[in-house]
Amino acid sequence: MKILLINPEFPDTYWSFRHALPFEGKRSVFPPLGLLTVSALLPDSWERKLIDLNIEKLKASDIEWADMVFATAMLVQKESLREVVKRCKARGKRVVLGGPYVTTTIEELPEADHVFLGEAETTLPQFVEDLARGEAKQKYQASERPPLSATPLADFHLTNLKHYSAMSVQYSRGCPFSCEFCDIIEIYGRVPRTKSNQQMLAEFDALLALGWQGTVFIVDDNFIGNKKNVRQLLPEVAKWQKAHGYPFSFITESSLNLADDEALLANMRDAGFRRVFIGIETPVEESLHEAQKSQNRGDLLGSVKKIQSFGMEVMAGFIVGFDNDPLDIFERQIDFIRKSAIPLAMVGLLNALPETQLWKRLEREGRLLGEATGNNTVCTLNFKTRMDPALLIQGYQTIMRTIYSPREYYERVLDSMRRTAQQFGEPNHYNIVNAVTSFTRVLLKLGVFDRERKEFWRFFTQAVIKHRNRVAETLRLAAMGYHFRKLSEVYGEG
Ligand code: B12
Ligand code: SF4
Repeated sequence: MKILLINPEFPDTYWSFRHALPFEGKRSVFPPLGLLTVSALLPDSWERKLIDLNIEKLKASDIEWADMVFATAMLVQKESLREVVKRCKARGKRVVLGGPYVTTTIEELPEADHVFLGEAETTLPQFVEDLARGEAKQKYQASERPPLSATPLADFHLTNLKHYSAMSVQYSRGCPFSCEFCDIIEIYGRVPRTKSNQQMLAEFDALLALGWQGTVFIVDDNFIGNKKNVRQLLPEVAKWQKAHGYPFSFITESSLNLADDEALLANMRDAGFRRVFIGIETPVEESLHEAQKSQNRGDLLGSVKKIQSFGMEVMAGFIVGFDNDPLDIFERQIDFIRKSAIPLAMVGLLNALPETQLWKRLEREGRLLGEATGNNTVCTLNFKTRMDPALLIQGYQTIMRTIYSPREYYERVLDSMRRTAQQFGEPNHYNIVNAVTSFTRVLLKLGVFDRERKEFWRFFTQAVIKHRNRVAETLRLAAMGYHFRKLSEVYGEG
Protein backbone atom coordinates (compact mmCIF):
# COMPACT_ATOMS: atom_id res chain seq x y z
CA MET A 1 0.00 0.00 0.00
CA LYS A 2 1.35 3.43 -0.97
CA ILE A 3 0.22 6.36 1.17
CA LEU A 4 0.54 9.99 0.20
CA LEU A 5 0.32 12.31 3.21
CA ILE A 6 -0.65 15.89 2.36
CA ASN A 7 -0.48 19.05 4.46
CA PRO A 8 -2.54 21.79 2.69
CA GLU A 9 -1.28 25.31 2.27
CA PHE A 10 -1.59 27.98 4.97
CA PRO A 11 -2.67 31.50 4.04
CA ASP A 12 -0.43 34.42 4.91
CA THR A 13 -1.16 34.86 8.63
CA TYR A 14 0.82 36.06 11.62
CA TRP A 15 1.79 32.49 12.45
CA SER A 16 2.92 31.71 8.94
CA PHE A 17 5.97 33.98 9.48
CA ARG A 18 6.10 34.07 5.71
CA HIS A 19 7.85 37.43 5.44
CA ALA A 20 10.47 36.42 8.03
CA LEU A 21 11.35 32.97 6.69
CA PRO A 22 13.36 34.09 3.62
CA PHE A 23 15.91 35.84 5.87
CA GLU A 24 16.71 32.42 7.33
CA GLY A 25 16.47 30.69 3.96
CA LYS A 26 13.52 28.56 5.17
CA ARG A 27 10.19 27.74 3.53
CA SER A 28 7.93 26.96 6.49
CA VAL A 29 7.95 27.24 10.26
CA PHE A 30 7.08 23.71 11.44
CA PRO A 31 6.50 20.32 9.85
CA PRO A 32 2.95 18.90 10.19
CA LEU A 33 3.29 16.88 13.39
CA GLY A 34 -0.27 15.51 13.26
CA LEU A 35 0.33 13.89 9.85
CA LEU A 36 3.74 12.58 10.87
CA THR A 37 2.08 10.95 13.87
CA VAL A 38 -0.67 9.50 11.68
CA SER A 39 2.03 8.10 9.42
CA ALA A 40 3.69 6.36 12.38
CA LEU A 41 0.37 4.71 13.26
CA LEU A 42 0.17 2.95 9.89
CA PRO A 43 1.56 -0.56 9.31
CA ASP A 44 5.34 -0.63 8.84
CA SER A 45 5.06 -2.41 5.52
CA TRP A 46 3.12 0.46 3.90
CA GLU A 47 5.15 2.95 1.86
CA ARG A 48 4.68 6.65 2.70
CA LYS A 49 5.52 9.97 1.16
CA LEU A 50 4.86 13.43 2.62
CA ILE A 51 3.94 16.48 0.56
CA ASP A 52 3.76 19.69 2.57
CA LEU A 53 2.23 22.29 0.27
CA ASN A 54 3.90 24.99 2.32
CA ILE A 55 7.28 23.92 0.99
CA GLU A 56 6.56 22.18 -2.31
CA LYS A 57 3.93 21.70 -5.02
CA LEU A 58 1.66 18.68 -5.34
CA LYS A 59 2.51 17.03 -8.64
CA ALA A 60 0.12 14.88 -10.64
CA SER A 61 2.77 12.13 -10.51
CA ASP A 62 2.65 12.16 -6.68
CA ILE A 63 -1.08 11.55 -6.78
CA GLU A 64 -0.68 8.86 -9.41
CA TRP A 65 1.92 7.11 -7.24
CA ALA A 66 -0.46 6.72 -4.29
CA ASP A 67 -3.03 4.06 -3.48
CA MET A 68 -4.53 6.21 -0.76
CA VAL A 69 -4.26 9.88 0.24
CA PHE A 70 -4.29 11.08 3.87
CA ALA A 71 -4.81 14.81 4.40
CA THR A 72 -4.99 16.95 7.52
CA ALA A 73 -6.22 20.55 8.01
CA MET A 74 -6.87 23.36 10.40
CA LEU A 75 -9.80 25.66 9.63
CA VAL A 76 -7.48 28.13 7.88
CA GLN A 77 -6.34 25.46 5.44
CA LYS A 78 -9.83 24.50 4.27
CA GLU A 79 -9.67 26.09 0.80
CA SER A 80 -6.40 24.37 0.02
CA LEU A 81 -7.79 21.11 1.44
CA ARG A 82 -10.82 21.30 -0.87
CA GLU A 83 -8.51 21.71 -3.84
CA VAL A 84 -6.37 18.74 -2.75
CA VAL A 85 -9.39 16.48 -2.31
CA LYS A 86 -10.79 17.53 -5.70
CA ARG A 87 -7.53 16.71 -7.47
CA CYS A 88 -7.10 13.36 -5.74
CA LYS A 89 -10.71 12.29 -6.29
CA ALA A 90 -10.48 13.30 -9.95
CA ARG A 91 -7.71 10.68 -10.25
CA GLY A 92 -9.86 8.08 -8.53
CA LYS A 93 -7.90 7.94 -5.27
CA ARG A 94 -9.29 6.86 -1.92
CA VAL A 95 -9.10 9.95 0.33
CA VAL A 96 -8.88 9.95 4.13
CA LEU A 97 -9.29 13.16 6.16
CA GLY A 98 -8.59 14.07 9.78
CA GLY A 99 -7.35 16.88 12.04
CA PRO A 100 -8.86 19.90 13.83
CA TYR A 101 -10.86 21.29 10.88
CA VAL A 102 -12.81 18.14 10.06
CA THR A 103 -13.22 17.43 13.77
CA THR A 104 -14.89 20.72 14.59
CA THR A 105 -16.45 22.20 11.47
CA ILE A 106 -20.19 22.57 11.01
CA GLU A 107 -19.77 23.03 7.26
CA GLU A 108 -20.14 20.32 4.69
CA LEU A 109 -16.81 18.53 4.27
CA PRO A 110 -15.08 17.92 0.96
CA GLU A 111 -16.10 14.57 -0.48
CA ALA A 112 -13.76 12.10 1.21
CA ASP A 113 -14.01 8.33 1.53
CA HIS A 114 -13.13 8.24 5.21
CA VAL A 115 -13.24 10.94 7.86
CA PHE A 116 -11.57 10.77 11.28
CA LEU A 117 -12.98 12.89 14.06
CA GLY A 118 -10.70 13.48 17.05
CA GLU A 119 -7.44 11.81 17.89
CA ALA A 120 -6.47 8.85 15.75
CA GLU A 121 -4.39 6.66 18.09
CA THR A 122 -7.17 4.08 18.55
CA THR A 123 -9.32 4.66 15.47
CA LEU A 124 -6.57 4.38 12.84
CA PRO A 125 -5.46 0.84 13.83
CA GLN A 126 -9.18 -0.07 13.76
CA PHE A 127 -9.47 1.39 10.25
CA VAL A 128 -6.48 -0.64 9.04
CA GLU A 129 -8.15 -3.83 10.33
CA ASP A 130 -11.52 -2.88 8.81
CA LEU A 131 -9.86 -2.11 5.50
CA ALA A 132 -8.19 -5.52 5.39
CA ARG A 133 -11.63 -7.11 5.88
CA GLY A 134 -13.14 -4.84 3.21
CA GLU A 135 -15.36 -3.20 5.83
CA ALA A 136 -13.84 0.25 6.29
CA LYS A 137 -16.39 2.76 7.56
CA GLN A 138 -16.95 6.30 6.28
CA LYS A 139 -16.67 7.90 9.68
CA TYR A 140 -14.42 7.13 12.62
CA GLN A 141 -15.06 8.97 15.84
CA ALA A 142 -12.67 8.40 18.73
CA SER A 143 -14.89 7.19 21.57
CA GLU A 144 -12.46 8.33 24.24
CA ARG A 145 -9.32 10.41 24.52
CA PRO A 146 -6.41 8.01 24.26
CA PRO A 147 -3.52 8.08 26.74
CA LEU A 148 -0.41 9.56 25.11
CA SER A 149 1.48 6.34 25.82
CA ALA A 150 -0.38 5.19 22.67
CA THR A 151 1.21 7.96 20.59
CA PRO A 152 4.14 6.63 18.57
CA LEU A 153 7.31 8.51 17.74
CA ALA A 154 6.38 10.71 14.77
CA ASP A 155 7.85 9.82 11.36
CA PHE A 156 10.18 12.84 11.33
CA HIS A 157 12.36 11.16 8.69
CA LEU A 158 9.66 11.84 6.05
CA THR A 159 10.38 15.57 6.22
CA ASN A 160 13.18 17.50 4.65
CA LEU A 161 14.28 19.14 7.86
CA LYS A 162 16.33 21.86 6.23
CA HIS A 163 13.25 23.65 4.86
CA TYR A 164 11.76 24.26 8.33
CA SER A 165 12.85 26.86 10.84
CA ALA A 166 11.86 24.73 13.83
CA MET A 167 10.82 21.21 14.72
CA SER A 168 7.79 20.34 16.81
CA VAL A 169 7.16 17.68 19.42
CA GLN A 170 4.22 17.25 21.75
CA TYR A 171 4.36 16.44 25.47
CA SER A 172 0.72 16.84 26.53
CA ARG A 173 -2.80 17.32 25.19
CA GLY A 174 -5.62 19.15 26.93
CA CYS A 175 -5.79 21.99 29.45
CA PRO A 176 -7.37 22.14 32.93
CA PHE A 177 -8.83 25.64 32.44
CA SER A 178 -12.15 26.56 30.84
CA CYS A 179 -11.77 29.76 28.83
CA GLU A 180 -15.08 30.48 27.11
CA PHE A 181 -13.69 30.94 23.57
CA CYS A 182 -11.30 27.99 23.61
CA ASP A 183 -11.84 24.95 21.40
CA ILE A 184 -8.81 23.10 22.76
CA ILE A 185 -10.73 21.88 25.78
CA GLU A 186 -13.57 20.73 23.52
CA ILE A 187 -11.21 18.86 21.14
CA TYR A 188 -8.54 17.59 23.54
CA GLY A 189 -10.31 17.71 26.91
CA ARG A 190 -9.77 19.27 30.30
CA VAL A 191 -7.64 16.52 31.81
CA PRO A 192 -4.11 17.04 30.49
CA ARG A 193 -2.57 13.76 29.34
CA THR A 194 1.21 13.58 29.05
CA LYS A 195 3.82 11.37 27.47
CA SER A 196 6.39 9.64 29.66
CA ASN A 197 9.89 11.09 30.14
CA GLN A 198 11.28 8.18 28.09
CA GLN A 199 8.95 8.99 25.18
CA MET A 200 10.10 12.60 25.18
CA LEU A 201 13.80 11.81 25.33
CA ALA A 202 13.36 9.27 22.52
CA GLU A 203 11.82 12.05 20.38
CA PHE A 204 14.77 14.35 21.11
CA ASP A 205 17.18 11.51 20.28
CA ALA A 206 15.36 10.94 16.98
CA LEU A 207 15.54 14.62 15.99
CA LEU A 208 19.20 14.83 16.93
CA ALA A 209 19.96 11.64 14.98
CA LEU A 210 18.37 13.25 11.91
CA GLY A 211 20.81 16.13 12.32
CA TRP A 212 18.46 18.69 13.87
CA GLN A 213 20.00 21.40 16.02
CA GLY A 214 18.06 24.52 16.82
CA THR A 215 14.57 25.48 17.89
CA VAL A 216 12.12 22.84 19.07
CA PHE A 217 8.52 23.87 19.71
CA ILE A 218 6.75 21.81 22.36
CA VAL A 219 3.32 22.27 20.83
CA ASP A 220 1.24 21.64 23.95
CA ASP A 221 -1.94 23.57 24.53
CA ASN A 222 -0.65 24.30 28.00
CA PHE A 223 2.76 22.84 28.82
CA ILE A 224 2.18 23.20 32.57
CA GLY A 225 -1.35 21.73 32.43
CA ASN A 226 -0.11 18.74 34.42
CA LYS A 227 2.43 20.36 36.72
CA LYS A 228 3.21 17.19 38.64
CA ASN A 229 4.46 15.41 35.54
CA VAL A 230 6.22 18.47 34.09
CA ARG A 231 8.20 18.79 37.31
CA GLN A 232 9.48 15.26 36.81
CA LEU A 233 10.22 15.77 33.14
CA LEU A 234 12.24 18.99 33.23
CA PRO A 235 15.31 17.81 35.19
CA GLU A 236 15.57 14.88 32.76
CA VAL A 237 15.47 17.27 29.80
CA ALA A 238 18.14 19.43 31.44
CA LYS A 239 20.36 16.35 31.88
CA TRP A 240 19.77 15.30 28.27
CA GLN A 241 20.62 18.78 26.97
CA LYS A 242 23.83 18.90 28.98
CA ALA A 243 24.88 15.42 27.85
CA HIS A 244 24.37 16.41 24.21
CA GLY A 245 25.90 19.89 24.36
CA TYR A 246 22.62 21.88 24.43
CA PRO A 247 21.51 21.27 20.81
CA PHE A 248 17.94 22.59 21.29
CA SER A 249 16.27 25.82 22.41
CA PHE A 250 12.68 25.17 23.39
CA ILE A 251 9.56 27.25 22.87
CA THR A 252 6.22 26.28 24.34
CA GLU A 253 2.76 27.55 25.26
CA SER A 254 1.71 27.99 28.85
CA SER A 255 -0.93 29.62 31.00
CA LEU A 256 0.13 32.77 32.87
CA ASN A 257 0.07 31.07 36.29
CA LEU A 258 3.54 29.78 35.31
CA ALA A 259 4.73 33.02 36.89
CA ASP A 260 3.55 31.81 40.33
CA ASP A 261 6.00 28.91 40.36
CA GLU A 262 9.62 29.99 40.58
CA ALA A 263 10.95 26.45 40.94
CA LEU A 264 9.24 25.45 37.70
CA LEU A 265 10.54 28.56 35.95
CA ALA A 266 14.08 27.74 37.06
CA ASN A 267 13.64 24.15 35.81
CA MET A 268 12.46 25.42 32.44
CA ARG A 269 15.38 27.80 32.14
CA ASP A 270 17.84 25.03 32.99
CA ALA A 271 16.24 22.70 30.44
CA GLY A 272 16.78 25.29 27.67
CA PHE A 273 13.37 27.00 27.37
CA ARG A 274 13.99 30.39 25.77
CA ARG A 275 10.53 31.50 24.65
CA VAL A 276 7.04 30.96 25.98
CA PHE A 277 3.73 31.86 24.37
CA ILE A 278 1.01 32.94 26.80
CA GLY A 279 -2.68 33.69 26.29
CA ILE A 280 -2.91 37.01 28.09
CA GLU A 281 -5.91 38.17 26.01
CA THR A 282 -6.72 41.48 27.68
CA PRO A 283 -5.77 43.75 30.57
CA VAL A 284 -9.50 44.45 31.22
CA GLU A 285 -10.65 42.54 34.31
CA GLU A 286 -14.33 42.46 33.30
CA SER A 287 -13.45 40.94 29.91
CA LEU A 288 -11.22 38.31 31.54
CA HIS A 289 -14.09 37.48 33.85
CA GLU A 290 -16.46 37.19 30.87
CA ALA A 291 -13.97 34.86 29.15
CA GLN A 292 -13.75 32.75 32.33
CA LYS A 293 -10.01 33.28 32.29
CA SER A 294 -9.65 33.08 36.05
CA GLN A 295 -5.96 32.15 35.84
CA ASN A 296 -5.16 35.64 34.49
CA ARG A 297 -6.12 37.65 37.58
CA GLY A 298 -3.91 39.98 39.55
CA ASP A 299 -0.74 41.74 38.47
CA LEU A 300 -0.47 40.68 34.81
CA LEU A 301 2.49 42.94 34.09
CA GLY A 302 4.32 41.63 37.15
CA SER A 303 3.71 38.04 36.00
CA VAL A 304 5.15 38.73 32.55
CA LYS A 305 8.20 40.36 34.14
CA LYS A 306 8.74 37.40 36.42
CA ILE A 307 8.82 34.97 33.48
CA GLN A 308 11.18 37.26 31.56
CA SER A 309 13.49 37.40 34.56
CA PHE A 310 14.13 33.67 34.02
CA GLY A 311 15.58 34.36 30.60
CA MET A 312 12.47 33.54 28.59
CA GLU A 313 11.11 35.87 25.95
CA VAL A 314 7.36 36.19 26.41
CA MET A 315 5.21 35.98 23.29
CA ALA A 316 1.49 36.46 23.83
CA GLY A 317 -1.99 36.36 22.37
CA PHE A 318 -4.34 39.33 22.84
CA ILE A 319 -8.01 39.62 21.93
CA VAL A 320 -10.37 42.51 21.32
CA GLY A 321 -14.12 42.18 20.83
CA PHE A 322 -15.30 40.93 24.23
CA ASP A 323 -18.76 42.13 25.32
CA ASN A 324 -17.19 43.93 28.27
CA ASP A 325 -14.49 45.73 26.31
CA PRO A 326 -14.66 49.48 27.11
CA LEU A 327 -14.29 52.08 24.36
CA ASP A 328 -10.68 52.75 25.36
CA ILE A 329 -9.74 49.07 25.00
CA PHE A 330 -7.45 49.78 22.06
CA GLU A 331 -5.26 52.27 23.94
CA ARG A 332 -5.22 49.96 26.95
CA GLN A 333 -4.02 47.04 24.87
CA ILE A 334 -1.31 49.16 23.24
CA ASP A 335 -0.21 50.44 26.63
CA PHE A 336 -0.09 46.94 28.10
CA ILE A 337 1.89 45.50 25.19
CA ARG A 338 4.35 48.39 25.42
CA LYS A 339 4.85 48.05 29.20
CA SER A 340 5.11 44.28 29.11
CA ALA A 341 7.92 44.36 26.51
CA ILE A 342 6.37 41.56 24.50
CA PRO A 343 7.88 41.85 21.02
CA LEU A 344 5.64 39.29 19.32
CA ALA A 345 2.10 40.17 20.33
CA MET A 346 -0.50 38.27 18.31
CA VAL A 347 -3.55 40.49 18.53
CA GLY A 348 -6.79 39.10 17.12
CA LEU A 349 -10.50 39.82 16.97
CA LEU A 350 -12.63 37.52 19.11
CA ASN A 351 -13.87 34.61 16.95
CA ALA A 352 -16.49 32.08 18.01
CA LEU A 353 -15.32 28.60 17.09
CA PRO A 354 -17.81 25.73 16.78
CA GLU A 355 -18.46 23.64 19.92
CA THR A 356 -17.00 26.24 22.29
CA GLN A 357 -18.92 27.64 25.23
CA LEU A 358 -18.77 31.03 23.52
CA TRP A 359 -20.36 29.57 20.37
CA LYS A 360 -23.17 28.03 22.44
CA ARG A 361 -23.83 31.25 24.36
CA LEU A 362 -23.94 33.39 21.21
CA GLU A 363 -26.22 30.83 19.57
CA ARG A 364 -28.60 31.07 22.57
CA GLU A 365 -28.44 34.87 22.32
CA GLY A 366 -29.14 34.76 18.55
CA ARG A 367 -25.86 36.56 17.75
CA LEU A 368 -24.01 34.05 15.55
CA LEU A 369 -23.40 35.03 11.94
CA GLY A 370 -21.73 31.83 10.63
CA GLU A 371 -18.52 29.85 10.91
CA ALA A 372 -15.30 31.77 11.50
CA THR A 373 -12.47 31.82 9.00
CA GLY A 374 -10.18 30.29 11.64
CA ASN A 375 -7.78 33.17 11.19
CA ASN A 376 -8.63 35.70 13.87
CA THR A 377 -6.26 38.32 12.47
CA VAL A 378 -8.23 39.11 9.32
CA CYS A 379 -10.85 41.75 9.87
CA THR A 380 -13.94 39.57 9.88
CA LEU A 381 -16.40 38.98 12.69
CA ASN A 382 -18.61 35.92 12.94
CA PHE A 383 -21.01 37.22 15.59
CA LYS A 384 -22.86 40.43 16.43
CA THR A 385 -20.51 42.33 18.72
CA ARG A 386 -21.64 44.68 21.50
CA MET A 387 -19.30 47.38 20.20
CA ASP A 388 -20.06 48.90 16.82
CA PRO A 389 -18.25 46.51 14.40
CA ALA A 390 -16.77 49.35 12.33
CA LEU A 391 -15.32 50.92 15.47
CA LEU A 392 -13.98 47.56 16.62
CA ILE A 393 -12.22 46.81 13.35
CA GLN A 394 -10.84 50.32 13.13
CA GLY A 395 -9.54 50.09 16.70
CA TYR A 396 -8.00 46.69 16.00
CA GLN A 397 -6.21 48.09 12.97
CA THR A 398 -4.92 50.98 15.05
CA ILE A 399 -3.43 48.53 17.56
CA MET A 400 -1.67 46.59 14.79
CA ARG A 401 -0.29 49.66 13.07
CA THR A 402 0.92 51.12 16.35
CA ILE A 403 2.57 48.11 17.93
CA TYR A 404 4.33 47.09 14.71
CA SER A 405 5.54 50.53 13.73
CA PRO A 406 9.34 50.13 13.71
CA ARG A 407 10.06 52.50 16.59
CA GLU A 408 7.52 50.86 18.97
CA TYR A 409 8.50 47.36 17.97
CA TYR A 410 12.25 47.83 18.31
CA GLU A 411 11.80 49.53 21.69
CA ARG A 412 9.90 46.47 22.94
CA VAL A 413 12.59 44.15 21.61
CA LEU A 414 15.32 46.09 23.40
CA ASP A 415 13.29 46.10 26.64
CA SER A 416 12.64 42.39 26.29
CA MET A 417 16.32 41.64 25.64
CA ARG A 418 17.28 43.65 28.70
CA ARG A 419 14.76 41.84 30.89
CA THR A 420 15.74 38.38 29.63
CA ALA A 421 19.50 38.95 29.82
CA GLN A 422 21.13 35.86 31.33
CA GLN A 423 24.45 34.13 31.29
CA PHE A 424 23.67 31.54 28.63
CA GLY A 425 24.60 33.61 25.54
CA GLU A 426 24.11 32.17 22.07
CA PRO A 427 22.59 28.70 21.92
CA ASN A 428 25.05 25.99 21.11
CA HIS A 429 23.58 25.37 17.66
CA TYR A 430 24.59 28.85 16.58
CA ASN A 431 26.06 28.37 13.13
CA ILE A 432 28.43 31.04 11.90
CA VAL A 433 27.79 30.39 8.18
CA ASN A 434 24.02 30.58 8.61
CA ALA A 435 24.40 33.63 10.80
CA VAL A 436 26.54 35.43 8.24
CA THR A 437 24.08 34.59 5.45
CA SER A 438 21.09 35.75 7.52
CA PHE A 439 22.99 38.82 8.61
CA THR A 440 23.72 39.75 5.01
CA ARG A 441 20.09 39.27 4.01
CA VAL A 442 18.80 41.31 6.97
CA LEU A 443 21.40 43.97 6.40
CA LEU A 444 20.53 44.38 2.74
CA LYS A 445 16.78 44.22 3.08
CA LEU A 446 16.25 46.13 6.33
CA GLY A 447 19.42 48.19 6.48
CA VAL A 448 19.72 49.29 2.84
CA PHE A 449 16.53 48.91 0.81
CA ASP A 450 13.81 49.31 3.44
CA ARG A 451 12.25 52.75 3.94
CA GLU A 452 12.52 52.25 7.73
CA ARG A 453 16.29 51.64 7.59
CA LYS A 454 17.08 54.47 10.00
CA GLU A 455 15.04 52.78 12.74
CA PHE A 456 16.73 49.47 11.94
CA TRP A 457 20.23 50.90 12.39
CA ARG A 458 19.22 52.65 15.59
CA PHE A 459 17.94 49.35 16.98
CA PHE A 460 20.76 47.24 15.67
CA THR A 461 23.51 49.47 17.07
CA GLN A 462 21.91 49.53 20.52
CA ALA A 463 21.29 45.77 20.51
CA VAL A 464 24.86 45.01 19.54
CA ILE A 465 26.36 47.41 22.06
CA LYS A 466 24.24 46.09 24.92
CA HIS A 467 23.99 42.42 23.97
CA ARG A 468 27.00 41.60 21.84
CA ASN A 469 26.62 37.86 22.49
CA ARG A 470 23.04 37.77 21.18
CA VAL A 471 23.47 38.56 17.48
CA ALA A 472 21.39 35.61 16.23
CA GLU A 473 18.49 36.66 18.47
CA THR A 474 18.80 40.27 17.34
CA LEU A 475 18.58 39.22 13.70
CA ARG A 476 15.67 36.85 14.34
CA LEU A 477 13.68 39.57 16.07
CA ALA A 478 14.46 42.11 13.34
CA ALA A 479 13.18 39.63 10.72
CA MET A 480 10.05 38.93 12.79
CA GLY A 481 9.38 42.64 13.13
CA TYR A 482 9.50 42.94 9.36
CA HIS A 483 6.99 40.07 8.97
CA PHE A 484 4.56 41.62 11.44
CA ARG A 485 4.91 45.05 9.87
CA LYS A 486 4.17 43.64 6.41
CA LEU A 487 1.07 41.89 7.71
CA SER A 488 -0.16 44.91 9.62
CA GLU A 489 0.10 46.85 6.40
CA VAL A 490 -2.29 44.30 4.86
CA TYR A 491 -4.64 43.75 7.80
CA GLY A 492 -4.16 47.11 9.41
CA GLU A 493 -5.25 49.30 6.52
CA GLY A 494 -7.79 51.69 7.91
C1 B12 B 1 1.62 23.59 16.41
C2 B12 B 1 0.37 24.37 16.11
C3 B12 B 1 0.45 25.30 15.12
C4 B12 B 1 1.69 25.52 14.27
C5 B12 B 1 1.52 24.76 12.93
C6 B12 B 1 2.31 23.52 12.85
C7 B12 B 1 1.95 22.72 11.59
N1 B12 B 1 2.64 22.92 10.52
O1 B12 B 1 1.04 21.94 11.61
C8 B12 B 1 1.58 27.02 14.00
C9 B12 B 1 2.23 27.76 15.16
C10 B12 B 1 2.21 27.50 12.70
C11 B12 B 1 0.07 27.19 14.08
C12 B12 B 1 -0.57 28.20 13.48
C13 B12 B 1 -1.94 28.41 13.55
N2 B12 B 1 -2.81 27.71 14.28
CO1 B12 B 1 -2.32 26.12 15.24
N3 B12 B 1 -1.94 24.80 16.48
C14 B12 B 1 -0.87 24.13 16.78
C15 B12 B 1 -1.13 23.20 17.96
C16 B12 B 1 -0.70 23.90 19.25
C17 B12 B 1 -0.46 21.84 17.88
C18 B12 B 1 -0.68 21.08 16.56
C19 B12 B 1 0.00 19.77 16.64
O2 B12 B 1 1.08 19.59 16.10
N4 B12 B 1 -0.58 18.82 17.40
C20 B12 B 1 -0.04 17.51 17.63
C21 B12 B 1 -0.68 16.49 16.72
C22 B12 B 1 -0.12 15.12 17.05
O3 B12 B 1 -2.07 16.52 16.98
P1 B12 B 1 -3.14 16.79 15.81
O4 B12 B 1 -2.58 17.68 14.81
O5 B12 B 1 -4.43 17.11 16.42
O6 B12 B 1 -3.25 15.33 15.13
C23 B12 B 1 -3.99 14.27 15.73
C24 B12 B 1 -5.47 14.23 15.28
O7 B12 B 1 -6.02 15.48 15.02
C25 B12 B 1 -5.48 13.32 14.11
N5 B12 B 1 -5.20 13.85 12.78
C26 B12 B 1 -4.62 14.99 12.39
N6 B12 B 1 -4.54 15.04 11.07
C27 B12 B 1 -5.04 13.90 10.58
C28 B12 B 1 -5.17 13.46 9.28
C29 B12 B 1 -5.72 12.20 9.06
C30 B12 B 1 -5.85 11.71 7.67
C31 B12 B 1 -6.15 11.40 10.16
C32 B12 B 1 -6.70 10.07 9.92
C33 B12 B 1 -6.04 11.87 11.46
C34 B12 B 1 -5.48 13.11 11.67
O8 B12 B 1 -4.47 12.39 14.41
C35 B12 B 1 -3.42 12.98 15.18
C36 B12 B 1 -3.03 12.00 16.27
O9 B12 B 1 -4.11 11.81 17.14
C37 B12 B 1 -2.68 23.05 17.85
C38 B12 B 1 -3.36 22.65 19.12
C39 B12 B 1 -3.33 21.16 19.29
N7 B12 B 1 -3.42 20.73 20.50
O10 B12 B 1 -3.23 20.36 18.37
C40 B12 B 1 -3.09 24.41 17.30
C41 B12 B 1 -4.33 24.52 16.40
C42 B12 B 1 -4.34 23.35 15.47
N8 B12 B 1 -4.08 25.77 15.68
C43 B12 B 1 -5.13 26.49 15.53
C44 B12 B 1 -5.15 27.77 14.91
C45 B12 B 1 -6.46 28.52 14.94
C46 B12 B 1 -4.01 28.31 14.29
C47 B12 B 1 -3.91 29.66 13.55
C48 B12 B 1 -5.04 29.95 12.60
C49 B12 B 1 -3.74 30.79 14.56
C50 B12 B 1 -3.76 32.19 13.93
N9 B12 B 1 -4.76 32.93 14.24
O11 B12 B 1 -2.89 32.58 13.18
C51 B12 B 1 -2.57 29.53 12.79
C52 B12 B 1 -2.78 29.16 11.31
C53 B12 B 1 -1.66 28.51 10.61
C54 B12 B 1 -0.83 29.45 9.80
N10 B12 B 1 0.39 29.08 9.53
O12 B12 B 1 -1.24 30.44 9.36
C55 B12 B 1 -6.34 25.80 16.08
C56 B12 B 1 -7.17 25.16 14.97
C57 B12 B 1 -8.65 25.33 15.18
C58 B12 B 1 -9.40 24.62 14.07
N11 B12 B 1 -10.57 24.14 14.42
O13 B12 B 1 -8.95 24.54 12.97
C59 B12 B 1 -5.72 24.80 17.09
C60 B12 B 1 -6.55 23.54 17.35
C61 B12 B 1 -5.46 25.56 18.42
C62 B12 B 1 -6.51 26.51 18.84
N12 B12 B 1 -7.61 26.11 19.35
O14 B12 B 1 -6.29 27.67 18.74
N13 B12 B 1 -0.49 26.22 14.80
S1 SF4 C 1 -5.59 28.41 29.12
FE1 SF4 C 1 -5.40 28.35 26.87
S2 SF4 C 1 -5.65 26.20 26.30
FE2 SF4 C 1 -6.38 26.42 28.41
S3 SF4 C 1 -8.60 26.72 28.23
FE3 SF4 C 1 -7.65 28.75 28.29
S4 SF4 C 1 -7.30 29.34 26.13
FE4 SF4 C 1 -7.68 27.11 26.21
